[in-house]
Amino acid sequence: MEFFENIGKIRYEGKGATTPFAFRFYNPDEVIAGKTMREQLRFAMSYWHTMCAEGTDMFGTGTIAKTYGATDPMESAKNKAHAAFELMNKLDIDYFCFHDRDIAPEGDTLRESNARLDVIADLLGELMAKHGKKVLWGTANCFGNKRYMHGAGTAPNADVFAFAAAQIKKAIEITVKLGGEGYVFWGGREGYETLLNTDMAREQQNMAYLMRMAVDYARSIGFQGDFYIEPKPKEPTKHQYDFDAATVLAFLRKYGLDKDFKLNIEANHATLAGHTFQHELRVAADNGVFGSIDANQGDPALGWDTDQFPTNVYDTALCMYEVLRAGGFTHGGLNFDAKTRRGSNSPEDIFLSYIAGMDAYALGLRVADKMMRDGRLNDFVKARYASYESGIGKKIADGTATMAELEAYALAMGDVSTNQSGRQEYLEHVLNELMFFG
Ligand code: XLS
Ligand code: CA
Ligand code: CA
Repeated sequence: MEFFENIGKIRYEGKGATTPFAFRFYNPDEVIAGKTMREQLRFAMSYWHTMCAEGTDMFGTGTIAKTYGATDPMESAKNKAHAAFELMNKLDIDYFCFHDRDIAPEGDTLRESNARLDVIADLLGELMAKHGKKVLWGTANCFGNKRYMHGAGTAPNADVFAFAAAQIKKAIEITVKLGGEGYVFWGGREGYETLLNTDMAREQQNMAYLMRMAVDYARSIGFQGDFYIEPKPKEPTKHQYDFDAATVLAFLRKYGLDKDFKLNIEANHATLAGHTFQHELRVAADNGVFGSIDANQGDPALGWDTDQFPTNVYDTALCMYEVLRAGGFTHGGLNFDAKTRRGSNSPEDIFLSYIAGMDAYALGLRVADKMMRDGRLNDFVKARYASYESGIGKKIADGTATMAELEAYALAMGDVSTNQSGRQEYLEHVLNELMFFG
């Protein structure tokens, strides 16, 4: 059964493409910066937005049909799986990411939910083998069900904690069974609304313990991939514990989790935290925890998580610049945690949105490669810090200077005689040149 009958395989047609159902910039087998674009970008489909989200919002019901021709929830889940692989094949996407509850509907009991997961995971395994697709990462939805109204790993109720642990154990088993390269913790409701009812220290300690148990269990059943925490500052709770990359880093180090965990940086979450996407990526990379990316974009005029398909090439270029600087992905990739707008409600829109996002990242990679090869930006930064390469600066960089020595140096100097321009506008202009010439 074909679910997207009107749409054929999307191919690279380049500049002369005449149909919207073609890639203009994403040429999977073209080598850029030493690897094929396919290897550099490692695109993944998000199961939840793509196969499940029907376009509901606070004010209205769904506008996009996602039952795939079935009424029974398990039949629908099976059809969804077939439709997912058709979509990935047609878009030439190699990976997917999923929450447990995206792939199989929750049952009345944990036992029933797990049995349903087993059925669908077996089907996914067969389809993966048949179509050569892989799991970038799996995760557990520990936020949707009302039992998680106060959080999961940070719940004040130990029974809820236990339930979450059981659910995560199963999600890890499924991820490992399907050969997943990563496992994500996004702290759905791991945060709080008011300290008047919250023991923050206990909640964070419990969360760390849940993560420690998850790591130990996953390693015991052979998982060799990366764990990720996905920072997000707010929504749904007012204070999400995983606010941003720096906050998560402090948490990981405090609890000794930094050897097993890396970060999954989402563009829209970065902007919600008041940072640029590039900033969050740099914090992760500089601290050895750059892992994976949720590729989407927010709307600067809106203060919430709009999860739009990424089309802003400045952002994708600066993102891919960070990825290339960090040496590329290892287990991670670009997961399109993005949904079509509620008004973009036809199956064609899903394809057009993925094409837009994939092409925006392909363009970003092409620009980032030019930025690296051109070298002007890197050289500028290097020259800006040249004073630390010799003399007193080298002593500071080596950590051998003392306060007394620096005082003597400053007294002899009288005052700082030169301070060179930071040339921000010029550098932004260089970026434009690299983006739009040639
Ligand atoms: C929600 C998050 C979520 C995670 C996976 O804002 O982006 O979708 O990526 O649980
Ligand atoms: Ca995300
Ligand atoms: Ca999001």
